[in-house]
Amino acid sequence: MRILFLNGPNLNLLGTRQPEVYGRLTLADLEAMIRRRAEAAEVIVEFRQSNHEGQLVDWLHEARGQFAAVVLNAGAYTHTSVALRDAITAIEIPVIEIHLSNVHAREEFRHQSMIAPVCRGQITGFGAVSYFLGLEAAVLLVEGTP
Ligand code: CA2
Repeated sequence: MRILFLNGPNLNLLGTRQPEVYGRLTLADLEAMIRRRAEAAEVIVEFRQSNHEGQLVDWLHEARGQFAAVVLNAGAYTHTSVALRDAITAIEIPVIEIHLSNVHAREEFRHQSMIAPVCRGQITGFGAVSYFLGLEAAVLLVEGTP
């Protein structure tokens, strides 16, 4: 099983600023941890990050036929992007929305997710654990829960 992790704008800065909000791990640390966990479950993961909306749209399109599910931290595009929402709708594979911070406990503009209605579900507020829960959710959804 192949799972694609997509990370949106500014997540390349993880671990360098605002540790009180986003923690001290870098994106490379997170990737290494998820990769270890996935290997133990015999799951192949691919991890990508882009600051560009169109690149994320392209990767979502390419995921079709190549990955069983997508775990998506769309960053700030979560709250604004009709393009990501349309891409998620188009690809017909499960997309799980994840966030490090609890978006519902932050500024009002972060309470609204443009992509939530077309994702299978939302995991928010668990820090690095959100990525592990995203992986777990993806595997269980693809395998089919008992
Ligand atoms: O909590 C999350 O995972 C977010 O998706 C992170 C986004 C934010 O716009 C969403 O509302 C919630 C921001 C990512 C920015 O990451 C940074 C990391 C370190 C320093 C500065 C920004």
